[in-house]
Amino acid sequence: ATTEETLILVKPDGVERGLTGEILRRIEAKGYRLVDVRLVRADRALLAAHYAEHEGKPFFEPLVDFMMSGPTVAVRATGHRVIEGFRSLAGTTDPTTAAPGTIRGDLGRDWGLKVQQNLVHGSDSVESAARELGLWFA
Ligand code: DAT
Ligand code: MG
Repeated sequence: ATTEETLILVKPDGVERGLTGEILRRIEAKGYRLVDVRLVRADRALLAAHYAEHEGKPFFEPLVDFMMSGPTVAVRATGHRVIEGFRSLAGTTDPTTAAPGTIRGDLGRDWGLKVQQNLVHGSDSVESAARELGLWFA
């Protein structure tokens, strides 16, 4: 079956800028279903587990610090090919070059070196989605 579930995060910059509604609107307008939504104050342990693949990279500590700077909205979304589909809606990692029409391309700001402030996260595979949903919706 190609009906999947994924973890989507509205990161602290998106919540702080009041873009949660606009971002969730785009996800629903695409036809995906929001089956659980939580406001989470992530701690270091949760974020270290969530971003384990990036541990040791130069941007890891700034990324974790940023993600602890304010609340995050965690979403369990379902739909046909939602994992790939949401990453397409989100756009590429760097908001400066993310395509217009995407969340990062339309709404993301260039914060200089702070590429981590790119509004959203979406799981990148079925395995990542299962692991990440287990962390944020434990
Ligand atoms: P994505 O969020 O598009 O899946 P990723 O998994 O490669 O990107 O990286 C996770 C987050 O880490 C990303 O949203 C922003 C930050 N990041 C990635 N590469 C970076 C870099 N070169 N410099 C600073 N932050 C980076
Ligand atoms: Mg990623």
